Amino acid sequence: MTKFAEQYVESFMTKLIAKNPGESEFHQAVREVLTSVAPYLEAYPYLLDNKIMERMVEPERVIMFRVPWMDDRGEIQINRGYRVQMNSAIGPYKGGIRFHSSVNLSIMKFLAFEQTFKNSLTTLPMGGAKGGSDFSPRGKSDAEVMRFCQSFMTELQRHIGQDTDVPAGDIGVGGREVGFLFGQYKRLRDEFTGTLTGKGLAWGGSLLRPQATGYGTCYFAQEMLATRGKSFEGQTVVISGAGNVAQYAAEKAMQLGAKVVTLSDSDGFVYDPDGLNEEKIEYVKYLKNAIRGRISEYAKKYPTAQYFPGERPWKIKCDIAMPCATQNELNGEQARALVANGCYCVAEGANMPSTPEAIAIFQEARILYSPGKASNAGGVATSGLEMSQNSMRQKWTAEEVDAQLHRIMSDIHAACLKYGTEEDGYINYVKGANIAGFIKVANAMVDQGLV
Ligand code: NDP
Ligand code: 2IT
Repeated sequence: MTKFAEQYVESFMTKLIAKNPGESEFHQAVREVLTSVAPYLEAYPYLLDNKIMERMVEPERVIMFRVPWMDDRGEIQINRGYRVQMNSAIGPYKGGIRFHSSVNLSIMKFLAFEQTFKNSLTTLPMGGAKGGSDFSPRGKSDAEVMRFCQSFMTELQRHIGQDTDVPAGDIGVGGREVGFLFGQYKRLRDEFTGTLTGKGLAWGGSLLRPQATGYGTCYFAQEMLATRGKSFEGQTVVISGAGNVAQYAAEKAMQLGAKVVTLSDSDGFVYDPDGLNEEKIEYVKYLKNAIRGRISEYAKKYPTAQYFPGERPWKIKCDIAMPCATQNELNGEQARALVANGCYCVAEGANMPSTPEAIAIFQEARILYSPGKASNAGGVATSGLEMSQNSMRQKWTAEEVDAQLHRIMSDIHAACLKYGTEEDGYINYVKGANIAGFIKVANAMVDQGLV
């Protein structure tokens, strides 16, 4: 980096931190993008004059609201709801909703910021947003989840709409929650529109949306592997998480010939040296989606597998690692262990799962590493395809959706190559994704004037 770019990043970050104290995840996400785009800004000073970066880190709107509900014992509960509408330069706000006890404003802002660049990379017209609540569905009855979702939507509905802001799922929000949210939206607004994505297949959902994030991450990884003449065939894959993204990343990796040996949840991980197969992955889907159990139960059902309570799977020897659980779940020490054990490809299914130190270790070791905003973009891209189908009042076949998902992941990979290839030929996917995602949004903002 030039002296100018270095100073620009540092003085920008000093002001950002002073203005947004305590928001460590948001600071982390902004610093990463800023470091990639600072040299580009230096080369195109009209973007500096237009204060594009200063505008991008200020959400267009932040909505925070009370979500009161009653639990099954008749006790009143109060949670906090959020919707961060970050950027609408290239389309209506779009992004998931997260229900998890850790949710706070910093996490919402980092996710909405990342979403802006990710959505730009998908090639579809979608702005960036994120929402959620510190409500945890864990251990709650279906009736409690429904009452919470109805209360949450009673406030959120006035801020969203099919041409305004289109939420979807994320951690803790899957088909069940989207159903309750959509039902309440429809009732209050008296309209059946595509205002949420990830809907059920019988009521406006797109084929392959549930699979799209995990499958898309594998399609992206296939492109990365191909740059080194490799494929999933015969490779050992370590995956974290056991939710929506992890399940379908594991399924696709297996279909492509890999051996998937781990899955995890917030209590620990399972290591199955024999690898998952179709029956085992169906059991995981049943365990996590239907009976909402813990991944430890996998080791009870399949005794060849071992359960490691309180640990993450990164110490297991592998060729390919796919973090698919949550932010900052893979630190520097764990990155070192992966590299030392011969891992040569890390494809992120989660949002910002690797710490900055971990990313630096991957890049210094010159292994293939893709940030979530590039490799997990297949989820929101397929949400975009769901929006198109809803607007057209049509339903595409699984083959049509899969072909579009494939094309989009391959276009994102090409964009990363274009903007991220270093002088020595190493592909810096972080730089590539950040610059490619940034350019489109930045120029749209310039075109639309000071708004
Ligand atoms: P799910 O709720 O379906 O699954 C989340 C998984 O991650 C669970 O196994 C959960 O374990 C684990 N997990 C959650 N929080 C933590 C934590 N703090 N520490 C350790 N493990 C944790 O969510 P998704 O699969 O949808 O999302 C996973 C990641 O992928 C997130 O980063 C999300 O933002 C990202 N993502 C999701 C997309 C989607 O379409 N759903 C699209 C793009 C990105 P437990 O059961 O114990 O909570
Ligand atoms: O992080 C993400 O991209 C998602 N949770 C999916 C968002 C969406 O609108 O489908």
